[in-house]
Amino acid sequence: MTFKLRPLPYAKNALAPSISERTMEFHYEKHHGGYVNKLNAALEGKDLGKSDSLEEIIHKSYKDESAKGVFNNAAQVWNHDFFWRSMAPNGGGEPGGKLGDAIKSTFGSYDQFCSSFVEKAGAQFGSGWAWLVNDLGKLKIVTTPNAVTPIVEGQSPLMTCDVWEHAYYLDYQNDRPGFVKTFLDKLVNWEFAAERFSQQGDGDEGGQRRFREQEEKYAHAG
Ligand code: MN3
Repeated sequence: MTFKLRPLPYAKNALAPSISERTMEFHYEKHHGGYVNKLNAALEGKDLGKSDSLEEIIHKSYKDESAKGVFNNAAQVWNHDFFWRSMAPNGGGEPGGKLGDAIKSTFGSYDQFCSSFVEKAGAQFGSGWAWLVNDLGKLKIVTTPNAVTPIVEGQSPLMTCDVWEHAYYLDYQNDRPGFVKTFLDKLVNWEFAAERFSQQGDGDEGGQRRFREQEEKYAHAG
């Protein structure tokens, strides 16, 4: 199967000034688009290329030295699709509802969640990602290096912030914490995160099934 660059959920200038149109042009078209092209090239002639699910390719190529190029590019395609949907114009601020309650009970308060998220995102050495995940019913802030995605550890991401330099350097230069703070204040799409959180259920089978169905649908939409 050949993968395509999925359309952005908003216009390239929709997140400005928090993320400039120029950053979006480079980040979406050159970086994300580049991963899609390199993934297709890396899959050519490989059995893995017969799979039509991006997630299946990610799971099968993880920690396989002979499929490193496939994993890195497939996971980066997945991570970027997820990152764009983790943001919205006029996003940010404190979420309400079940997710807001879960964040407060897990991290003490929304402010504590934010400082911990900014701190962990800043402490990720080199390139990587900061995530809020649902790990079998428990909310966690995790970071992953390079292309690694929490789905390979069985965690369900709720939102992510790209902390590769290409995500913020044009707008924030070396101020990664400033970028991550703006991500939380102005960009993070809590509706998207809350919808995923509610679909994951509290471990009830119906919720888990609906969540898996939605993931499948997403995996096949690429
Ligand atoms: Mn990126």
